[in-house]
Amino acid sequence: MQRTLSIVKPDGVARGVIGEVVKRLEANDLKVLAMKMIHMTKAQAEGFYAVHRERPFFHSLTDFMSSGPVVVMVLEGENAIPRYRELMGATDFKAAAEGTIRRDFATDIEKNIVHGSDSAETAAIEIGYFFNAFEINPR
Ligand code: IDP
Ligand code: MG
Repeated sequence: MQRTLSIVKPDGVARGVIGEVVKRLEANDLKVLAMKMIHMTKAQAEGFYAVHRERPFFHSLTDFMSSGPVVVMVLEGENAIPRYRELMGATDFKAAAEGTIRRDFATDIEKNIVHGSDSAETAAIEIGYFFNAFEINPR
């Protein structure tokens, strides 16, 4: 069993696909253990994406991620990390496989609807960035 962090990004919230994303997670045996809507400050978005601080898109990405509310979730399931990334699709929606969340809803390489952790190590760090132990509900 693995846990992973999911975010419905500001574009996903604005476009009204929170429910569609959650529906796909639940249909694929990814259980939601925690969920909340937050609006990150620029500094909080910079902290979350600190690994990307040297990348050319860092400023734009953190502006985008702090531009509106997001829905953050902790998911759990067998191989949850790679399976959720498969449901999301490639970072660039143009390269994402048919039927993936990004292929179906993203409009831009940056505005790509969802985030998902990329390893067990980053999942633990990312979950701890948004949730404390009392907010995560084993089931
Ligand atoms: P991932 O979200 O698929 O793991 P990362 O490489 O970790 O992709 O990048 C984090 C986020 O930064 C992406 O989801 C996307 O929003 C944004 N991003 C990645 N590459 C680019 C780019 O080349 N231009 C603009 N934004 C990008
Ligand atoms: Mg990533």
